[in-house]
Amino acid sequence: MRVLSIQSSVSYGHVGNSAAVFPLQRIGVEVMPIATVCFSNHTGYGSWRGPLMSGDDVREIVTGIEERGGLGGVDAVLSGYQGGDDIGDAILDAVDRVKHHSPDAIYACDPVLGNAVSGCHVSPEVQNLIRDRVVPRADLITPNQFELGFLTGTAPDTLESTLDAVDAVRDRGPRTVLVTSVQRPDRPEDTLEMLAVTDAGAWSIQTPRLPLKANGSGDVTAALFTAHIRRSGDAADALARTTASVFALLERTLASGQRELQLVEAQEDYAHPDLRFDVTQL
Ligand code: PXL
Repeated sequence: MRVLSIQSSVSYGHVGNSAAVFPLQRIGVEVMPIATVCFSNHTGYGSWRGPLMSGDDVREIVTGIEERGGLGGVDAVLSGYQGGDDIGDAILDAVDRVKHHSPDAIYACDPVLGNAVSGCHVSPEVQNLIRDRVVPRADLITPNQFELGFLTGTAPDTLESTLDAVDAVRDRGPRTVLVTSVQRPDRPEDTLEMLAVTDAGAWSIQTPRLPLKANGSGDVTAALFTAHIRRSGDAADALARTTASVFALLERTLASGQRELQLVEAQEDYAHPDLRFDVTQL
């Protein structure tokens, strides 16, 4: 399996490609990473150094890969947080070129906009670009519940309204949707829920909520879910494996007392996840 992953690169710690690449490699995926930013560290620290790549920088790298024959045999293009507002078009160009050489490739987009606690943290231009031009071209999206609301102009806060919003966004293009951080009144407060919806059905999984917020955990989630579902076509299995791996990664991170994901220490949890959480078909 081969994935082109267009995301942030950081040297210190783990977000973007610096979170997604190693877990993918550890489950046997050949990854071609392209950086959208090249930062010292993630922006959660409040200060960082290093350049934003331009859309043309990204296109140049894609062209170079194409010249090596590397856009053939690609199973998925994965994108995450977009720094500058010209990255979206470069990502869409990359998707076109990959699908030209690899017609079975899927485009998996994590439409990173923000979250329910801190609101949107990308510019209005990027928000509109993602909603109006990027998401309709995606085959798979992994919004959190807040992002799903923005994409559909709704404010989902129950299971029913969340599934309605998923239907609305699926009508606009992406047939597979993973919703993370699902909040609803009829579920214990100290749990977290994710929903997966495909043409074959809808599934839910719940885990205890761990007392930490680790930047990059969403990037690992999107990467592993994309790889597992692309490999097996089985959304329930992909949901179970992804959840088990990410939960174990967060447990190790919590136990370490460190701020950054203990991404390398958790390597066995990607390759051999302990499937301790049950998936429920809805
Ligand atoms: O996890 C998303 C992400 C991507 N890229 C950069 C970030 C973050 C989150 O903090 O700072 C640069």
